[in-house]
Amino acid sequence: MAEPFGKAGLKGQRFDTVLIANRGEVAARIQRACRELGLKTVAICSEADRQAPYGNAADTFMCIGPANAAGSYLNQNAILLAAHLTGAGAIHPGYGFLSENAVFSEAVERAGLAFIGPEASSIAAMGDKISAKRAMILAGVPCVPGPDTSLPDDSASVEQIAEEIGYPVIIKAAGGGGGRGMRVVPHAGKLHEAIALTREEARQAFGSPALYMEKFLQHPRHVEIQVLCDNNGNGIWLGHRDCSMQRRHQKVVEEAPAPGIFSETIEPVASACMEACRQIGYRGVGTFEFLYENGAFYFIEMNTRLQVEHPVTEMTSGIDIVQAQIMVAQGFPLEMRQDDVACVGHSFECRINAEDHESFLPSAGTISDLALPEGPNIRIDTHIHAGYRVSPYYDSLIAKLIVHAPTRAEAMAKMREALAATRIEGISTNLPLLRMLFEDEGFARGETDIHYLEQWLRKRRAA
Ligand code: MV4
Repeated sequence: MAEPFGKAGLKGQRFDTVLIANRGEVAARIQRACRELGLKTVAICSEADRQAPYGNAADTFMCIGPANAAGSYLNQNAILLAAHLTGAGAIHPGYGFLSENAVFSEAVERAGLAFIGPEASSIAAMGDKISAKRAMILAGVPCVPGPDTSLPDDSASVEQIAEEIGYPVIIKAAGGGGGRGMRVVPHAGKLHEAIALTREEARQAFGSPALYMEKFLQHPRHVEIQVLCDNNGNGIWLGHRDCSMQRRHQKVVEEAPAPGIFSETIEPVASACMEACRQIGYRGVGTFEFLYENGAFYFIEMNTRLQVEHPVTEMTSGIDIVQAQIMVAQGFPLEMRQDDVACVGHSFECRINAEDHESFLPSAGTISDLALPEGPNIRIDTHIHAGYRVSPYYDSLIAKLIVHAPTRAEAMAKMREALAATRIEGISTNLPLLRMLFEDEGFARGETDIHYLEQWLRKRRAA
């Protein structure tokens, strides 16, 4: 197989030091990729993360602010100052925090540094869900039925739009995403109230009252396509993932490939995604999120960042997605073409959260003892160790357990064994829930949709 990247015609920015503007497992993951590429790293932390193991492993470690993320991991000026003081030439935002903030990516580039991610204009275009939808329609990506324009103010027009789509419909905020700022409308009697409530929320939370309307799909799966684009107009897609196993918009288990999807169904959709990437001049890694129902794909959002679940795609495609992000930012041209991409076998990822497995409330405290599984095709992405103190300030994700095997059934069996070998003492985790899920017959048959886990939890509670 061809090397993913060539060396000729560099069109990007030279840098030898990367500042990692994040924390936790993803900070450790980015550090590993930088080291493997021969790059130096600057780790930053808040006062709550001074003990972070990736901090000591970095070439430079700097505390930039208080535990509260607004003063540290979201503090753009503090991060830019840290980059300046340490001589970093690039900033990797990871996921969450500033990773999809167009203002920040612009500020990074204005400071003469490389932002390891797409251009600010791409982030902004996809951050506005209406402009994202319009871009997808232009490129031929299938979207959920509904206009690619913001809802008008007059009640007769919105009623007509809803009638044309057909109830149930869903009202979404243009500035929302990831489950924030949306409301289902079952019938015409609820339309105006839903619009008024969502508009007010949108104004408060996103600073823009713009809304749009779509057909509400009742039993879809969440299937997403991973893409990788260089600075020279070349791009490839690295297969697909199913992330339907979620609770309150927090994914719990992800897998690649999405089971039961025919290549004849997904190939035209993925080709249209690559056309969209060309049209918007997309650079770096990205994810096209779809709802998949009755054999059809409907675009909902594009994520312009590295995602938590990227490892399942790394396991099946053999491509190091974080290294690729950094190579693209340096201007290395992608030499791999779509025909060189070969996704093999099946991969699962379990998100291990520090939370009570009944109440789901975050569980902070010190990890007193720890046993992690080992063996071929078992991967753990984490920053924790025995003695590590899990802080109450941040996301409860403490580790990701990833397995790879030739078939889905074998990968499930491998995950069952790996979960059985995992022990985290001193704090509460969702390991009991993950173990039960991998014993579930419906999941084993691939019968999940986006409501499966919440229904399963309700049934279990009732029993
Ligand atoms: C939808 C939908 C049904 N129909 N749009 C939730 C998160 C955001 N990315 C979009 N979301 C949804 N949009 C239409 N037209 C159902 C959801 C949805 C969902 C989507 C993906 C994964 C989990 C979900 C859980 C609840 C609702």
